[in-house]
Amino acid sequence: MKISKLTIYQHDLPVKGGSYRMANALVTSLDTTLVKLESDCGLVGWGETCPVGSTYAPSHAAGARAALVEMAPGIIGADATQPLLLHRRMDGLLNGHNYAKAAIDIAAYDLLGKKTGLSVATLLGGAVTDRVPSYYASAVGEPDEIARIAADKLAQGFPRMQIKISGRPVEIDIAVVRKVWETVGTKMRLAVDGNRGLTTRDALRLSRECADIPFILEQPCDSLDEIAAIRQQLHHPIYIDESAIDLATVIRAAAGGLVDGFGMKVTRIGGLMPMASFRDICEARNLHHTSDDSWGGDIIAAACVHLGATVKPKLFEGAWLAQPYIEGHYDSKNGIVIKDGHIKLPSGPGLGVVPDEGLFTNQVASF
Ligand code: 0XW
Ligand code: MG
Repeated sequence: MKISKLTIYQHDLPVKGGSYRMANALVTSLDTTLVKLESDCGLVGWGETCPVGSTYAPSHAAGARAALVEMAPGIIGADATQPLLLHRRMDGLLNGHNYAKAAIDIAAYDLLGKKTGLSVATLLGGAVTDRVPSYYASAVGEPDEIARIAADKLAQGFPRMQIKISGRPVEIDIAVVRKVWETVGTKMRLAVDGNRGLTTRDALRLSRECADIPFILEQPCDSLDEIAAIRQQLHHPIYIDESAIDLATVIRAAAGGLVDGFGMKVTRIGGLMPMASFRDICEARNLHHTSDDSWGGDIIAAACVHLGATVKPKLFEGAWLAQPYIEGHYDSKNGIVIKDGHIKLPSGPGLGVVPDEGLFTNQVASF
């Protein structure tokens, strides 16, 4: 099954409630990029990539589209039934830019699923559940507000809450973590995400002053080197997110015992094929991880959920979706929603989501 046409769309996703604050980013509207692949047998597959602003990671929306335009002519004629060879072909067209390659990888898996009648989760090895756990990520906020959100999300059925911190005096972060803990206790698993924003000094202080609270500390500092430098002095398990930029780094972190788990994004690692390799590395080393993306609509959400459904349950920290923070769906019937803190795995074939193309009015390029 050869890829005969590739179309790139830009689409705006405004943030519900106005804005979302993280340590290094304040986002009010997200700029997502969709890839539509058409095959010589008349099938269509969709992919998506949506950086959360331009300061969260070394990626940005215009960069994704430029990379896709760079690769697109060389993708025409590629066989969508051979994801490994497709990746090698993309690597031969452009160095790096995993987050753009991911959109093509996801669309190819969608095509392959439609061709074979299989769901993407089946193509990735097989789903262990059709009810995938999610987790809720707060924005950076004040103690009472974040504790209220935690109580609310617990009541809704979320098994896990990620508290965003940093970008202000660490005393406030400590107060937020303590207030959430007093409110929900062990009824929810807790993650505290610094999004690279803490100095090693402040990360040590946070961990020391909250030593009695059982949370995992996610990407407290900017680099893996900074985190490794304080690892032995921390009182909390460490996960990395932004620093896990590729499989080589994942192998280094896992083999070196530098981390206890990962927040992982399908687009950062380069798509579903490398994400499945990442999942298998984690399983071999018994490391916990998520299946997330930065932001985005139903297509990227479906990709995260299909992969999430294949993860060994005891290691799975959940699939984060932007859905609670954005209005509407690309697919009004089968859009991906979180209900009771969990997500129903879409039934195949492919991603199980068929977007209403009429929504995508900004066509950037077609090859
Ligand atoms: C909570 N997330 C998965 C979504 C936001 O884009 C940031 C991210 C994280 O954990 O850093
Ligand atoms: Mg994170």
